[in-house]
Amino acid sequence: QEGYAAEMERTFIAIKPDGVQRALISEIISRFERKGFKLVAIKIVIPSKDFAEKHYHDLKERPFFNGLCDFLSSGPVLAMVWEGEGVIKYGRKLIGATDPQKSEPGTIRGDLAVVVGRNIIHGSDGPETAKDEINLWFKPEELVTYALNAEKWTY
Ligand code: RTP
Repeated sequence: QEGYAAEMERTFIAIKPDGVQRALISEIISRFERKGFKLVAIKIVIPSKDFAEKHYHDLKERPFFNGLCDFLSSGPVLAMVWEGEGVIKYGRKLIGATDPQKSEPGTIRGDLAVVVGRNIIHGSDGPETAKDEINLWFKPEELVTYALNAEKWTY
């Protein structure tokens, strides 16, 4: 398909502290990149506990909430925004089921993780959470707009 949509869908993807410590950054980025999605923001940060609680506010009532927030704030997280047609839903597909015991081989969690508490990556689960999470983790000026030449071979 010719041309390039300026208002392309975006999602928030984070490699959690376990993924960073296990040296899986390039492996994970590579899967999104080879698919044809475009990286429009990236940074490495150690989130505070308070920030982690904001990120996971939807899970406040769950028994694992406190442990999960301790874990997310325990070390560097690679925060990213990826752009592309269907990137929210397909990003979740690349990531695989929440519990790595249930994720299919070929997915990031299926191939690279073993237990739900150490499932190495996060991806927004819908358009509203994508918008909220991008706004929480990034300032507008940290998102870069550019054309990828390879897009003419992808779309
Ligand atoms: P994510 O947001 O991280 O992509 O994960 P998800 O939507 O697939 O799963 P969600 O239910 O939103 O849970 C968020 C994260 O909480 C941890 N978790 N631990 N039973 C447990 O101990 C448990 N269940 C979930 C996981 O790290 C999950 O990714």
